[in-house]
Amino acid sequence: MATVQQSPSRAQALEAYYQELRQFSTAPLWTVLKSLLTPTPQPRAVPFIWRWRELRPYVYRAGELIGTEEAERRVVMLCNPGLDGAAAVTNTLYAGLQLILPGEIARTHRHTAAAIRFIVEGHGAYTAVDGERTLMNPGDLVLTPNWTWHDHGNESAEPMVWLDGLDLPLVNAIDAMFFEEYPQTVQPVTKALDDSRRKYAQGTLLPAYERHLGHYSPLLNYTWERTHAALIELAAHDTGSPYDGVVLEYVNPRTGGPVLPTMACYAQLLPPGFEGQARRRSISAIFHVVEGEGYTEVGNQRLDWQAKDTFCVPSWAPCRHVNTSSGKPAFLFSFTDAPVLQALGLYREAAE
Ligand code: GTQ
Repeated sequence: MATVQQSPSRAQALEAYYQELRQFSTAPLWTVLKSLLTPTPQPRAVPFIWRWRELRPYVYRAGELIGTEEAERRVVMLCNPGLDGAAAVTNTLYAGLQLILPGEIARTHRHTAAAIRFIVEGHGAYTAVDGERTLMNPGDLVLTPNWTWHDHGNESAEPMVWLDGLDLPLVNAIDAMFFEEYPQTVQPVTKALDDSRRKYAQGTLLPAYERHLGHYSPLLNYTWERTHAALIELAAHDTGSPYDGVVLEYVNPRTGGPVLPTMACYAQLLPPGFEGQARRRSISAIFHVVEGEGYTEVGNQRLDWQAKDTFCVPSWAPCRHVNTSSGKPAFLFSFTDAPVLQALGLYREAAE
């Protein structure tokens, strides 16, 4: 092994020089260059699964310990073990399980972090966004785009839990967070219930008299009823992708692009016995199991999943999905930061 032997005087001179640089808030690049310019992404976030059967009692116990009035949002956050307790699943994405009990209100606010909600259990609580309400049911995807006023309320007889997904770590990393409380607890309802569903859920037929100029989808609720039907119908005649099975992207019906500028959402059906091929992508992804049983290999981890579990796939980790049931399809929901990577010219993928 050939090591470069430095004369003590040169080593001492360098060390003294590094010390001196520090006093001017400077440092030498050459000592850290290889750790900055890594050949591939080196996320600190690790592949991880949060199991519903373990977490459910804790989510409901929060309901006995704290009210929405005090908490504002009663959420058990999912914290990646690789990120030192940060409110983050990856460097860009946040997720949490939010509980709202019958009769409760999560008061109106808005923030520059954008959010998605994927309903886990309960029926008929509402989310209101900029004057429109929608009633939520399991599997529905509800959008609260950046800087839109939103509140949640549960006028049903049962508790509701949903998975929150936000671009919060990204927005904080780029120092773009703003937050505001609405002057009233509940914002006024100015539109008919599910107004945007009648206008925008048709996809190929859109209201010609209304120009939605936002940089996000005008559709508030992508119902599971429609998503599930679309997957079943497509899977009857198509095997989809060798990596993902039959996978659909939730899109902005005006543009065909992602639902939000920072987050893309997908629903996928893994046919019975599906064994996917492995692939890496330069994006962070969070998956939520809607129905079925199987596992996902992420790097050298095998994440065994069942309904209502949530797991993450950090950037550039090889990822492979398997449906272990030979008789039933499995359904996965996921959201990623792909639009960010794509907009910046940083998106890559590679088959393993
Ligand atoms: O429901 O508005 O999990 O503002 C974190 C921040 C949920 C919400 C979260 C939020 C919300």
